[in-house]
Amino acid sequence: MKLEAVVFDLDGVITDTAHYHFVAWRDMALGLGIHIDEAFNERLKGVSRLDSLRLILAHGGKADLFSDAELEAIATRKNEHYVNLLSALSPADILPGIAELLRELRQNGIRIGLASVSKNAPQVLAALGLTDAFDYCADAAKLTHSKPHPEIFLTACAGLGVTPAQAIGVEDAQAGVISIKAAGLYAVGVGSQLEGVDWLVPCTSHLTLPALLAHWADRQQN
Ligand code: B16
Ligand code: MG
Repeated sequence: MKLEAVVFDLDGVITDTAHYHFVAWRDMALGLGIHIDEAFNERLKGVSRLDSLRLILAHGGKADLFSDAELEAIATRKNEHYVNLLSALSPADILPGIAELLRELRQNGIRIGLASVSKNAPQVLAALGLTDAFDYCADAAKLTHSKPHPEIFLTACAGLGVTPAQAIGVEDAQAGVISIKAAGLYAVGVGSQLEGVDWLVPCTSHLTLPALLAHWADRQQN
């Protein structure tokens, strides 16, 4: 079966906005008397905004202190800070090899999708100069379920007009890998501690089109 589409996660695969998320969450948490560090931030990768807040409050022993309206207000304040930090983002922040891979996929007629749970994804793509590089971006605001549920990768495949069996998903977070596999795509993981992937690379510079196609072909023989 020919490879018809590649669906990318955003944060950690196309660019690394995790540090900006960390700074915004760290400052918000400090205001509530909770300390988080970069190691704790690893647990927030690929996790939605409100679920991230719930994890931080639980970490600080303050899980049950806030109403839903208060949680929304805290998350909104964090997001305003995060969006301010995003003004520093530019095409220089595209992770190694990704711009070339996107160009090669387009040249070879392989469709390109985005499966990010970030509601700021359109703004991040614009800052990177990549808005036109994607054929379909799943709208995080319209999803019922967050990763690890398969909904976002299924939505991306449907939007691209391909079946999951014709597509590769690329993720840096465990919840995202579970989402890809549950949806039925071939899973490529970026990082060192991801379980259940079909192909694991240590960093994005390994993601060349020839390498992707070679792994895709091997899969067909299994
Ligand atoms: P926002 P991804 C995720 O992006 C981030 O990894 C995660 O840290 C963040 O909380 C989430 O987006 C929501 O982002 O607050 O901008 O809506 O990895 O799915 O591209
Ligand atoms: Mg990610």
